[in-house]
Amino acid sequence: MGQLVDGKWRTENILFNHDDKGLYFKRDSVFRNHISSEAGAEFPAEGGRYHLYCAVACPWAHRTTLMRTLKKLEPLVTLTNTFQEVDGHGWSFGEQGHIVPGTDQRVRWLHELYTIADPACTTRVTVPTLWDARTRRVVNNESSEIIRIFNTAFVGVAEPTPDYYPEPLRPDIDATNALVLKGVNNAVNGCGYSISQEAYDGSVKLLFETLDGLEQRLSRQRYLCGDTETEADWRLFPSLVRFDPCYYVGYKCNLRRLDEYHNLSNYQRALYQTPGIADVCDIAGMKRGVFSKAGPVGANGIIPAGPSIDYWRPHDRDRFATGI
Ligand SMILES: N[C@@H](CCC(=O)N[C@@H](CS)C(=O)NCC(=O)O)C(=O)O
Repeated sequence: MGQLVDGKWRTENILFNHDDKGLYFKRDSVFRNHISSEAGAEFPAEGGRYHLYCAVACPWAHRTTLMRTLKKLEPLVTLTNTFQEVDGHGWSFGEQGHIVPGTDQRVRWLHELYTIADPACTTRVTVPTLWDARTRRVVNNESSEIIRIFNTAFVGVAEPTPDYYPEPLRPDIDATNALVLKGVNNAVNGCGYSISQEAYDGSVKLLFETLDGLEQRLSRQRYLCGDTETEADWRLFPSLVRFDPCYYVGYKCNLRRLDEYHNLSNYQRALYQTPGIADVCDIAGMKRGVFSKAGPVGANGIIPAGPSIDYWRPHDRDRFATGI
């Protein structure tokens, strides 16, 4: 994938993603504005104004489509899924293009929105990206912040929903997020994208140690932060749901399948079976995105057949008390 440098699309690797040991890392996002319901806000909470760009294969983008569903924001925040093309310019809308909300401009690539927003920007062009049709700017392209925006900004505008970042649990949620980010969300990419054996070995060790710890935790309580479902659960879920179909084979995360973890796999199914969630979990689409020729690990474009997973199999998580 290329990137934008001073507003121009460049295909050579300038804003690199590997450290000096060959370990893959995620760069900091550039657009970090917030939507707010407060009077006079720069980006006020309004239905029909904001548009979310995602890709089915991307676990970071998945966080935001999950939260959009959980917070009943589908009628308020519209969504477009992009995809990759061989030798393309990053995330694509396809040959037919896409009319940029708030303009009459038809574009082919997501990076064209970034330069409408900021003609001289230097950045990687990532999903998720949250666009404001009114100001024609990118509000935010950091998934952890977009899910917080979705959690709070539209309260009073959207239908009532639970708070996934409740005040009393914040220290626990923050600590859990940090653990899961390093030991699972980033560690799977460390396994799949690192370019040295040493970096892969370190990532795979960290990943399975972290999964072992989470398995223990989930043997004692229903959710990661006790008996209340929080954003911490929904930040782990995109990595779990991709684990056996994508990461086990494609990213060499193959010490164990997720299905071999009793509590983690039951927990994953319980989350999957939440109303509306299966509709935003396109497993075949995730596999296509990861293993296609333009995907991150799909050099020959062949999509593995298995494994066959029944995400609707009963789960045993009701044995724990629940707060919501
Ligand atoms: N900071 C971003 C990272 C998202 C991210 O890395 N997305 C990947 C797809 S899974 C991407 O768009 N990569 C394109 C690139 O780095 O050029 C977030 O968490 O929102």
